[in-house]
Amino acid sequence: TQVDDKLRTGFHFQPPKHWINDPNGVMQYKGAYHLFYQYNPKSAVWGNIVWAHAVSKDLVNWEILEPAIYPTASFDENGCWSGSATILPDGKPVIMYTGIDADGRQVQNVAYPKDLSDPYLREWVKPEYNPVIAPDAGVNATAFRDPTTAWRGPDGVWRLVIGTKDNHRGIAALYRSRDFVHWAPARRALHSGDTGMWECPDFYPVTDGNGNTRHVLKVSLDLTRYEYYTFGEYDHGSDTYAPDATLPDGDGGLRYDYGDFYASKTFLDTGKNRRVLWGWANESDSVADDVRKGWAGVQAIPRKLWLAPDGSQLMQWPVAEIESLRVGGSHVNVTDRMVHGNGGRGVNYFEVTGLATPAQADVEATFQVMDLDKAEVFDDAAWRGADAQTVCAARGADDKGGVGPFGLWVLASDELKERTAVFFRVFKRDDGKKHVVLMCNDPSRSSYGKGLYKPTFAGFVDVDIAANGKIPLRTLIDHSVVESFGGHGKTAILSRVYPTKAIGDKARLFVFNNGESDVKVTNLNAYDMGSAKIRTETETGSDY
Ligand code: DQQ
Repeated sequence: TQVDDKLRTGFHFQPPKHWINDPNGVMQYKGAYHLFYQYNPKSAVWGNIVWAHAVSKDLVNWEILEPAIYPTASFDENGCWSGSATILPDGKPVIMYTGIDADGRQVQNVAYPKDLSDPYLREWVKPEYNPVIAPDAGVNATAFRDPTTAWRGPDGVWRLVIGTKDNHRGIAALYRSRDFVHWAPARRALHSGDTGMWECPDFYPVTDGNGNTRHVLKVSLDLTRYEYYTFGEYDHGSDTYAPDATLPDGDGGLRYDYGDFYASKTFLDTGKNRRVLWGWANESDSVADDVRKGWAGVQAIPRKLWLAPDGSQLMQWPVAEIESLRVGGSHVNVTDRMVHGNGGRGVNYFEVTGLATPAQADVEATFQVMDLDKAEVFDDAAWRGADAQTVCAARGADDKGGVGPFGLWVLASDELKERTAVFFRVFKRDDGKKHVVLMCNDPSRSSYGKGLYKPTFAGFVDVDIAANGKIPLRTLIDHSVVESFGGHGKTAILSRVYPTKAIGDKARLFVFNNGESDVKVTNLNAYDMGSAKIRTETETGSDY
């Protein structure tokens, strides 16, 4: 296959060619991180799915090994779909994944490392007793997949969750086992919701500010291709999960990422005592373009994930290791620079100059709104209960406002006709006693290319803007990925864009303000990013 590398990423995980989707079986074992992922070894479209395998010591540089799990038996001959790894009490890992069997049914199989002394854990063995969980009568055999990492209760019994559905009802089905071989359904599902098939569930504990354990349940909605999470109380004795009543439970709820981010999965990084989140970002150009490029799909930067100290939501931040790619010496700083309000006229902006590679950069900025009184009234009549995306679609980056839109134009071309806007816009409610902060990624002008899917993505940011007017933003720019974090990790948005001119060293970076209020960039640091080493074993010898 010919590979078009113009828009390939420099530090987001991608194999050299072909299609990838969900991260699978992510884990840390004896000092190495393992990332498996859904992969088509033959082409840049979904199909022929195997578990590809890569290892890393730092979550940044990867050595790609031969696929670990691929169809070999009647229990997976039509595909090896998503699943998870569990570290057993004796320290050995086990993988459970969904096999598409000879009859097209979705069944769950286990696989164990063939040789634990191989630090790469290259080869995996599937016991003959597979499948360990088959769809019983009453279970939809074509919607029964993606087992989670298992956990063991105080009673010594293993539990895990499988995504399924009953008509329109998405279900997190709970299964139990004493030996990881014999599994039986629990009497009740862990949870369910009226939102269609639940793919790739994830269920794990987090600790709140008072040291109490809460549990997070995340599901990926097949119908909308968005993910939602809740957290609440899990009772080991009765195996019940009750999300906090204050959280919307369903497809209007909290999300890890308000953009292109799907089929995500976390793992506990015991060495660093953190939980790390992986998610897949699909292409948003056409299938024909994917085939022409010879590649499709990337993994988002792995993110550290934790519960906000006030217990209201999860927080995320790119793992610190990614900062090792910041190229020393070429860091650009802007301090206390005002971008004046437009006074109803044109948009004001300035260029952030001095980066060698603005198409491959890490930008951290803090914006300060100088006049919050200029905030427009949040249109309750039109937007009450609306999600941020609806509001942002109505008020994009080119729609002049009171406070904002202001933020970054990234991957901008010389004549500024190609540019992707990452911005904030602030509204007021209740006579200005409350504010609503919107964060958006607007790619509508991102490319001269035709036939691209260019959705505006948006989320609300729960920052106390009235305190000092400040909103922090971090944006990772990586050729065809724009991955942004607002409010120090409160709101994340990943977009895929396909500029035709703003590529390589032709890309530029700007700060803009299209609102009436002045906005001060109190501080902006931009870093050129080096490229991660992502190599196949044959390229590197065997030294990752
Ligand atoms: N992708 C896998 C499935 C999963 C879906 C197949 C989610 O196991 O439900 O490649 O993207």
